[in-house]
Amino acid sequence: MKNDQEQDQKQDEFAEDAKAQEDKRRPSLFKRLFGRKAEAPVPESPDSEIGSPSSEIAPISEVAATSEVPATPETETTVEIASTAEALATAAIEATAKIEEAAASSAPPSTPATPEAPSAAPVEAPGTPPPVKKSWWTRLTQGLSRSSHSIGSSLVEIFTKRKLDGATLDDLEDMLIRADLGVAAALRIRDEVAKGRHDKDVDVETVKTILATEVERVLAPVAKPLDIDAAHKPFVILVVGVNGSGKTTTIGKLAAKFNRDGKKLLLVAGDTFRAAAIEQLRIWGEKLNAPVISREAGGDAAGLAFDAIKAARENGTDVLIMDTAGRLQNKTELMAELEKIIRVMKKLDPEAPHAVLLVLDATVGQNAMSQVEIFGRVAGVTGLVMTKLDGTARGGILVAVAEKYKLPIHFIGVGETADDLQPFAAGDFARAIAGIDT
Ligand SMILES: Nc1nc2c(ncn2[C@@H]2O[C@H](COP(=O)(O)OP(=O)(O)OP(=O)(O)O)[C@@H](O)[C@H]2O)c(=O)[nH]1
Ligand SMILES: [Mg+2]
Repeated sequence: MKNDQEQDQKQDEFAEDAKAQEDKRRPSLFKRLFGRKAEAPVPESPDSEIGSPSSEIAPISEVAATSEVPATPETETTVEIASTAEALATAAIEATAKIEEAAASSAPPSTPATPEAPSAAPVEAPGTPPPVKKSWWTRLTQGLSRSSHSIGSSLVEIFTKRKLDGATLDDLEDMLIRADLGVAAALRIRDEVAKGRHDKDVDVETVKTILATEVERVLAPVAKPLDIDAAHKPFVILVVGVNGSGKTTTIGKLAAKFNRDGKKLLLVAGDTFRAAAIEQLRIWGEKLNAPVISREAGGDAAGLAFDAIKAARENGTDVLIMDTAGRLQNKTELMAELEKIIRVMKKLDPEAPHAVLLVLDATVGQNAMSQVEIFGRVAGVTGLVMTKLDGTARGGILVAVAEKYKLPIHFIGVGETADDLQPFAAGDFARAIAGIDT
C-alpha cells in the first residue's frame, strides 16, 4: 500500500515535471543554467540471443520521444530537473532576466552568448545568500539523529541518579536490543560498561564512548569501498532489494559519484514491471547525462541485461548499473527471475555481475536480516547499501547485520539527494549513532 502511494506520488511528480517543461518560456537560458547535451547515445543493440528481439530496446533518444515531454530538439537534450531545482531555476531565471534587462540598458552592445556556451555558476537572486553545502558529518549526524536521540535519551533515563547494578545493566541491554543492535553486541556493551563500575555512578558520556567503541569494532571490518575493477569493461553492478528500499535512488546517487570520477556509464532500467520505474531512472540519466537503456514496461529483464552488456561492450562503457524490480524475499517466482538475470549475464561474462548490491531500507528493522539471508543465497550479494538511515530510530540494525553476515557495507544513504550517499566509514557511523559530537 505504501509503495502504491509512493508510486502514485512519483507519477504525479513526473507529470508535473513534464508540464513544467511545456511551460518553459526561456529554453535557451534554462539550458545555459541547467541543461547539458547528451553526447553518447546508446548504439543500436545487436540482435539478442535471449528473450524477445532487441528491437524492443529503447535507446535514450527513443525513450525521450515516447515520454510525455514534447520531443522538440530542446526537450530531447535538456536535462530534466527535480522540483526543488525547478524552484531554484525559476528564481535564477527571474534574477537573470532582471540582470540582463539592467545590463541591456547600461552596457555597450556585446557579442551575444551562443545558446551552447557553457554557463557560469547559476545567477543568485539578489540578496539571496549562497546555499550552504552541508558537510558529510553534518548530514550523517542529522540523518542519524533519530537513532542517536532515541539512544541518548534512554541512556539519560537509565543512568541518571542511579548507581550501577544488575537492574541498570538489564535496562541498558534491553534498550540496545530494542534499538536493533542485536543481542551479541548488546551483551558485549553491557559487559564493558559493567567492568569495574559496580555500585558506582556512571556518566552517560562514558557509556556513549563505550557504545561507539563497540559499534566501531563490529563495523570496521565490513566498511569496504566498492572497488571498480578496470579489468572488467564494463564492470557490471546489479542492484537488488525489496520494494521501495531505495534501489533506483541509490543507482542515481552512485551514477552521480561515478560521473564525478569520470567513468563512462550505462544505466539499465531492469525494473521492467512499471513504466514509472523506467521513467524514474531515465530522469536520473538525463540529470547526469548518462545513457539509459530500457524496454517497454512488461519486457524481459534478463533479455535486457544481455543486450545491455553487449551494448556496453561495444560502447566502451566503464560501469553498467542495472536496476531491478523490487521483490519481497519470500516471493519465489520473482526471486527466480533474479537468478535468470544473473544466469543470462554470465553467458556473456562468466564473472558478471561483478558486484551485486543489496539495498536495505534501515526503517524495516529486523526484517533486514532475512533480506540479507535470502537475497544473499539467491543473488550472491557481494555488498550492502543501507538507505533511509535518516528516517528511522533503528539505525542500529546495521550493527546486527554486520555482526551476523559480515558482508561488506559500501555506502549508506541519509537522504534523497545525490549528496546523501557516502562511502561507509565505521568510526563516523559509530560516533554519530552514539550521539558523540565530534
Ligand atoms: N529519506 C530517505 N529517503 C530515501 C532514501 N533513499 C531513497 N529514498 C526514498 O525512498 C523512496 C523509494 O525509493 P526508490 O529508489 O524508488 O526505491 P526502489 O527500491 O527503487 O523502489 P521499487 O522500484 O518500487 O522497488 C523514494 O521516495 C526515495 O526518494 C534515503 O536514503 N533517505
Ligand atoms: Mg525502483
